[in-house]
Amino acid sequence: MQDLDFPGGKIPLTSQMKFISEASDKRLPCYRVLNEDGSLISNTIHEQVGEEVAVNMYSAMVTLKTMDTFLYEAQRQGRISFYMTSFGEEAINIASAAALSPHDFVLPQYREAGVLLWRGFTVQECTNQCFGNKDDKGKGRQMPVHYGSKKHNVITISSPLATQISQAAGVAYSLKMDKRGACAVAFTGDGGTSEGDFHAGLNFAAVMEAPIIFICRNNGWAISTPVHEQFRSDGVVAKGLGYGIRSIRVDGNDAIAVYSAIRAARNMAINENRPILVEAMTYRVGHHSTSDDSTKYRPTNEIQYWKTSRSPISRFRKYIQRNGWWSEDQESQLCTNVKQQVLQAIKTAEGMEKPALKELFTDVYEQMPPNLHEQERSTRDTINKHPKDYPTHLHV
Ligand SMILES: Cc1ncc(C[n+]2csc(CCOP(=O)(O)OP(=O)(O)O)c2C)c(N)n1
Repeated sequence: MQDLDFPGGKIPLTSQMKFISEASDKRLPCYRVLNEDGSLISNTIHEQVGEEVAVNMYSAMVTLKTMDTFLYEAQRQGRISFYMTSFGEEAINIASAAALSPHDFVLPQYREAGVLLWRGFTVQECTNQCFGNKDDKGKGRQMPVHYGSKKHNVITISSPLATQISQAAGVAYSLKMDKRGACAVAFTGDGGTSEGDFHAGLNFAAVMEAPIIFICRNNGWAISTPVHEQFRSDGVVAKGLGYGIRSIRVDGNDAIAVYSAIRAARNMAINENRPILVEAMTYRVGHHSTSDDSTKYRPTNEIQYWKTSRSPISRFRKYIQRNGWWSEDQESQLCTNVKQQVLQAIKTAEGMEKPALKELFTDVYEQMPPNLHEQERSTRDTINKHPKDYPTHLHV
């Protein structure tokens, strides 16, 4: 039988009426380098991470966890309005950031504050954003944790899920056109992949041969919706084939595996001008946000198991200890320093004035339109009428 000569390539003809199965017998494997006890799995192919980088990675993971712990508590005390932690996902945050170049453009979802910390955005800058004070680059107009930094090539987080994915495909295409030798990186949760933008972004990137890494943090849950209620495919990695995108599933709680996979993905994305999809398997150990109580929809022993036995920070600490790169003394020194740094940042951020009221109405239009002038007048009237509710001395 001849091939079917179809635009774009020949397709073999068959006389058998055979439907392609919706699933294979075995699930796609997950790449891992470190055993739970921090030892290297024999014969794995992985990147060599030297002592200095490994110790920096570990310190950054501890910093992220400490910042999350205290800012979460600050929200519970009513000092900030909202917060989201990255508990249990510290390895994906830090190891992926470490494997990238600072010239790569990152478009985060929201549970990736560690990428900013790794790039030099400070704990103080994160805290200023959460408190919405005069040093917050967003001038207090975004919800807490909606960070962004032009200086660090991190595009500001936007609340509507998955919008960053299709935008990132465009960023990647422009990096290719300008021959910048850099890639775009779009982070998403598993929930984000259930949005149309995920599919549009992947398809666009594939056909335009755009240098981009799509990193999905598959942490099992989109708020209270478990992954099996979101899709029937073998997770997210299986979707790569449908779009003609090279893909890998990786143990997201294994810092060396994440580092190695992202390094390889970056090389392929830039040298071969192609998108790469990485599904990092992990677990959201914290509640979705401060507006959620996850014990209402998942068993506490499941949370506890991932929090303790599967902790990416403990596993990486065991690894650096085995290599003789980390001691008990260094651990206690790091914990004391980081705690002090975070507490000081909160004290400073909280004591700072809020942005000027007029900032609420600027920056969107070059010339403020009449309706915004009217809104500003009406806001000022309300403030003047209710000085107890709106203490004006707090604003610059
Ligand atoms: C378009 C849109 N729909 C719904 C929401 C509400 N929402 C915010 S976060 C979230 C869950 C996202 O889950 P996932 O992508 O898995 O990330 P995770 O929080 O688990 O890290 C939902 C439904 C939203 N922000 N935007």
